[in-house]
Amino acid sequence: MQPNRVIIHVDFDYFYAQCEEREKPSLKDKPVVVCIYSGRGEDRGAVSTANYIARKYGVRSGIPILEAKRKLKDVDAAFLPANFELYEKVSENIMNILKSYADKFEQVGVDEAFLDVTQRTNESYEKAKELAQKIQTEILEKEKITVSIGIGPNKLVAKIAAGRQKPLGLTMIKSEEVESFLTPLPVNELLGVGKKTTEVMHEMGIKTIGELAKFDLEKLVKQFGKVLGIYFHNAANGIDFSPVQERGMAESISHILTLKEDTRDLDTLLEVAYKICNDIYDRARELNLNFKTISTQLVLQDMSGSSRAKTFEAPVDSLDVLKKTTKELFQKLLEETPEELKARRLGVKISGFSTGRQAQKHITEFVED
Ligand code: DCP
Ligand code: CA
Ligand code: CA
Repeated sequence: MQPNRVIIHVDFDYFYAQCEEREKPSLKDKPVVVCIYSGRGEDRGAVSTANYIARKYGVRSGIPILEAKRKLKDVDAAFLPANFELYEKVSENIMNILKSYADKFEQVGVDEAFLDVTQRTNESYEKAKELAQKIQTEILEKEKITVSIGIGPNKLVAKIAAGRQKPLGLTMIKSEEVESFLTPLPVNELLGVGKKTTEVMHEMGIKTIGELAKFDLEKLVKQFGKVLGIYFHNAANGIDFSPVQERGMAESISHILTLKEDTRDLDTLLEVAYKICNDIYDRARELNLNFKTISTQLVLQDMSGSSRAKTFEAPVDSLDVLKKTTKELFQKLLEETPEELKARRLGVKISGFSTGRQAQKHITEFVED
């Protein structure tokens, strides 16, 4: 029998902006706007995030920097370029603290994680609450960062709970409270209900999660398809069995193929190699991994193998670079191997992964609309 799970969701408060405040405490009492400059002209680009003071002026993630400047034109505000290295380091430190409190741990993006604490709390919500307070205290002491926490019987409820009170919030929803907790909330609080879906649901007369929970399932399926329809129905009813799952970071992604015919013709080799590139690149994108090292391998007719690799200083996320480098490396391999031996098999591998900076964004985009 499945135990009554106790799941904690942690979301760091105004994360990038809070990292900047931590590095420079004098920022704390003014609006702070973290910007991602597009490089195409001064002030072009989008707001990454802002502290809560800036949000009072209407500054939000994703709006143009110019718009944020207009909103804050009469105020002493700080506009800062994003410093991803800092945020990734702080994130890693906090994630390591969180891991030590979990039976099972799942990081989501740079500033969120789920902790299954069912066993260590003996299914007790009171113990989970103490644990959550300890977590907040330790992160504040060691990393000087506030995080908000939700506790619930599954990931769905825990995540919505974590967003209810910020900063340094702690919201606990027990199984028997799920229905009354979810019922009045707007539908867009549900993961996967983005702008478009919200509009469609409003047209169908569904504004709250409670209304969605009671809505005819068949009609939902007709409107959104089977998978989404059933998902919306279950989610609105607070049902979510998805486990807290460690997302192990792969060491490398590679593929090796046998050629139709043995050959030393570069173009023929590349035709196969580029297929592999497309394939492993797609997998890296799915996992949101950027890579630093590209390796190629040839297995010759005598079954001897030789390989060549190139490592970049900064993580790469471009398919073009992957293909270009692959070509260079196979050219070199052909030069280095004995001319009388044709190639039988070839492989391409990427490694040296780091998480793409928009990890979280990709995940939300994937389930939205
Ligand atoms: N982020 C981004 N672009 C977006 C959304 C987010 O660059 N469109 C980055 C900056 C955020 C971080 O991801 O600091 C985490 O995103 P959240 O949505 O959790 O937002 P915040 O942590 O900034 O604020 P909150 O306190 O509301 O969680
Ligand atoms: Ca956050
Ligand atoms: Ca977040």
